[in-house]
Amino acid sequence: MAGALLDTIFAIATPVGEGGIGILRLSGEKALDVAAGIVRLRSGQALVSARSHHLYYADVLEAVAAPCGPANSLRPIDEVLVAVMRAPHSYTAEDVVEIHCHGGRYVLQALCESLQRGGARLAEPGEFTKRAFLNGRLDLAQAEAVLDTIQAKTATGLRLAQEQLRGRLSQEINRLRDSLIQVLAQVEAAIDFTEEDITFIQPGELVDRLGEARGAIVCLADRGREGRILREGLTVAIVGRPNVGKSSLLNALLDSDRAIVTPVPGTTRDVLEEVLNIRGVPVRLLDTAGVRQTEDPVEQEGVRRSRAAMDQAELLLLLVDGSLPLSDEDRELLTLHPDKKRLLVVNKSDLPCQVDEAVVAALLPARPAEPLPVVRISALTGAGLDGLRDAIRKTVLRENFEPGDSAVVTRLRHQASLQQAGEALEKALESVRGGMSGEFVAMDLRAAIDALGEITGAVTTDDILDRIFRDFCIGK
Ligand SMILES: Nc1nc2c(ncn2[C@@H]2O[C@H](COP(=O)(O)OP(=O)(O)OP(=O)(O)O)[C@@H](O)[C@H]2O)c(=O)[nH]1
Ligand SMILES: [Mg+2]
Repeated sequence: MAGALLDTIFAIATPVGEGGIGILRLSGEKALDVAAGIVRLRSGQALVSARSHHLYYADVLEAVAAPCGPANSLRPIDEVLVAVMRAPHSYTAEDVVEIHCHGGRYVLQALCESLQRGGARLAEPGEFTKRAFLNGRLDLAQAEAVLDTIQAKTATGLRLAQEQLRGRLSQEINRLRDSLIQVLAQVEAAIDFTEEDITFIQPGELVDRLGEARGAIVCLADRGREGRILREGLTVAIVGRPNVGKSSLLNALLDSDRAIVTPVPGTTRDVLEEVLNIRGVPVRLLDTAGVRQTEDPVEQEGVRRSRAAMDQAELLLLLVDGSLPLSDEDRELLTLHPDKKRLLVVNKSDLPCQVDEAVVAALLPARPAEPLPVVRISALTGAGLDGLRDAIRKTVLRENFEPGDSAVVTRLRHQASLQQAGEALEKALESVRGGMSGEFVAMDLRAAIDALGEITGAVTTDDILDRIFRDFCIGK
């Protein structure tokens, strides 16, 4: 790792394609020297003496072999603005040079080739952020928040990413970890001085402190589902028998004519997928083929895909046509996936109603703790769609959920570490209550402390780092 950190790396930091500006970024000990090989400031000043965090007007030059004779001449590639950010006040905490050139493919490519010839190497995905972590500028949860910021799909997702980048989650994890380290110190001291007549921590107090930490950890982990949905999005499938208005509902929520709608049952044959923002929740909405018994092989394949979409989805919108009495196909559909989150959506409310909600509710598997919400809508007129949007949000977020209220876990990796920490503390508590020796308590406490440390990167392995940074783009 130390060897790799000595390399000077570069990458294009802007998206591929034509644009007003393209930015190339260099980081490492030799960033200034390598850049100075191709950058000439218009002021005549040497780049290596440029002031940190200032923009300079400059030319980028490339060496061209002279047609005759050994001397190389320099040819301009582009007019640029260049900024130097000296260590440690840069993104990576190393010397960084940014070259802002015109955003053309060839310009950027020519610049990359010149930097490579000058001794820098193309960065790996996420390598700038990885360096920021390895140099202590960001912890691991903050580094992940950089990626979340880039990938945020909604204002809420962005807000959560920014909270995490500013250290909200890390502070909470460090607070919990520090308090466990204190407890561990007392438990270990009690083991070391067992002969002497000193009591370091009473079992009662130990139980209180472990229980308190465990409670906070479980609470954070529980909220992880909400956080994860806000970051990753929620897959929602619209399902129902043919002609109930599934495609009409997709179109109404998107406010566009995305799917074909006709009065012919069996119109949709494939799963259509669209991404939209529903009350701050990023939603992947699937419109499916109507589910029914059929001899038509094309429609059979469509039905198979509908069932696969139902398996995949985290929330099912069970759609029925409210203008017709419930059919056997509707009834069968209502029994599917009782363990998933589901909403019963009664469509065509603009027509006289033939579906009695009480009858429908009686058909559903009894889950008194979580009765199936029923929403009446008309995909044709748009009536009830606001209520449906609220109901969708409510299935995944608490009523009063506000992203800035408390630290929120948004990644499965964090949730898994919290779970491990919670389980280790549970074992430690059992050992204390069972009057076991302090060694057992200390062992489980250490496991809990390590699990928490994996979230912020206080404890880490190359494997964890590789898994995290491979999701980044090359220039970040
Ligand atoms: N009156 C009324 N008609 C509707 C409503 N929603 C859909 N329809 C009509 O119902 C028919 C079927 O609509 P689709 O959206 O194609 O139904 P679907 O469930 O996607 O049907 P398949 O793709 O065949 O499974 C069309 O004629 C729609 O115009 C509604 O709210 N009110
Ligand atoms: Mg359809």
